[in-house]
Amino acid sequence: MPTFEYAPAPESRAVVDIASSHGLFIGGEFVEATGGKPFKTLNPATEEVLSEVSEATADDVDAAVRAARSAYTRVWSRMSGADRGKYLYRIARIIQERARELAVLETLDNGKPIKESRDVDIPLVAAHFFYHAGWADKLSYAALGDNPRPVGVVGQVIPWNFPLLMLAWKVAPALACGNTVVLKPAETTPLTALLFAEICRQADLPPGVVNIVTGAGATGQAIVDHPGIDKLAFTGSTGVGKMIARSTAGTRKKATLELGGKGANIIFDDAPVDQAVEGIVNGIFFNQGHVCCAGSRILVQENVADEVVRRLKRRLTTLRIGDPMDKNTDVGAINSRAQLQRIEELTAAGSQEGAERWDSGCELPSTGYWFRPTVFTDVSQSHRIAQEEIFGPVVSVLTFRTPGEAVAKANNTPYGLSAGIWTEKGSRILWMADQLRAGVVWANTFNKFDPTSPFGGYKESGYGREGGRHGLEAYVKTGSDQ
Ligand code: TAP
Repeated sequence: MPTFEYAPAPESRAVVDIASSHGLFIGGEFVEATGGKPFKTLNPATEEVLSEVSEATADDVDAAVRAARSAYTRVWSRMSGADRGKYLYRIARIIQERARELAVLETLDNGKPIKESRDVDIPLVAAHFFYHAGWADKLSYAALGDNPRPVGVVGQVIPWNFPLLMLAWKVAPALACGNTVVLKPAETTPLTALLFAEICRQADLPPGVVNIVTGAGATGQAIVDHPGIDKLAFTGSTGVGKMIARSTAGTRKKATLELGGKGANIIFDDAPVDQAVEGIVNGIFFNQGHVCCAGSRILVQENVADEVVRRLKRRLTTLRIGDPMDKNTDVGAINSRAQLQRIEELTAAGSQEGAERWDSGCELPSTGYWFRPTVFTDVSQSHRIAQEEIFGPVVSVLTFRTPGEAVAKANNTPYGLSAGIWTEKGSRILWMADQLRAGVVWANTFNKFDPTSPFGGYKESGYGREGGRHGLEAYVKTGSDQ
């Protein structure tokens, strides 16, 4: 089926003004780093350098932790919940007012399609701040335990796939509960976090309540190791999460870890096929598959497998891949060369192990980092592409005959973050949801997010929840906790 010809519909980038270099945001000011090596952040769709960003050293992290401690003891932990809530509402409203600017900047720095940053990421960012603003003066009624109090200074390290949204998931609950934060965005996507720092100033947030230190793994490690941090919140790979768990073991630091996933999207033979195919597309090709809870394994009932795969391939030939700033683009750029290489390595392993590889054959731009939506069939449970997180636009199709077999296969992974079920039978949905070892189970939909709903993993997908009432628990002490 040929793709419709669409005229280009480019979003204007005139709405953003990207400074050629950026300092660190410490104690309410943008300051020079004390000697780290500045690094460049690129537009992955064009490889154009967008800006040079400072690398925070351990000394800079120390300054940020001290600023956060001072703001915590002098101002933020003493402020009434109602007043903290007012700041969060103010931040949420500024995010809405500057939504277009934030969406364009996110797309330039990350490579995701503008229609996703505009319609998904940024509205959810504002929603997280609105939602947590509402909790700030109601923590005693949230059934968190006796006398909920802030934990103190929180260190937060986030990945590059939803840069500003992951910041919102971390910063909004921390601030609502009366904590102050030191946050490190990912090396490849620091720009919206730095614009958020500007928004904190615009909202007159007391200096030191939010501190943003840019850098790579070593800066993250300096946050993790700093003795002045009371709680760590990390989102990223399971490998780094395990290191963090090791380095906080035996210390007084609390930690929550949101790690990788290998979600199963399970299609029964009574599912409406076209809707299920849309669900598969949304589950794995949304955000180029750079989604921890992506439905990267399709488990399809054997008697409808050929039909589902046929319609899926036909649908994939209609996806538009290319300029992320074009409003018609469905699949944007891979975030970095390193991530592209990892996707290439794992997909090559899929072919070597005997799976059947198919891609849409679409044309790709000549500069930037790109990967065609790819489907593997004839996949078996032991293949690396069925076990390891690819974190790209690649899906592995496996089959099953009975609901029990679907559950066994879905749970046969070290991860446990998400799953999807497609069937018209409500009783089967409830039975399956009960058996699946996944933090989120979607029924007849996929990749739906809401700040009121807790999100998190089982097994190697991490521990702790973000969002909802449950997400507040990590940010408070109760009863006789020290
Ligand atoms: P990581 O390499 O783990 O990076 C995550 C963050 O940790 C980045 O800011 C990274 O810095 C930093 N970091 C790297 N080494 C560190 C260390 N030794 N100590 C402290 N911090 C360190 O993951 P990624 O490649 O950015 O993100 C992809 C992974 O995140 C996937 O596995 C995905 O599933 C997971 N993820 C999970 C979720 C949830 S909610 N479960 C959500 C999104 C992503 P640099 O990037 O600057 O090196």
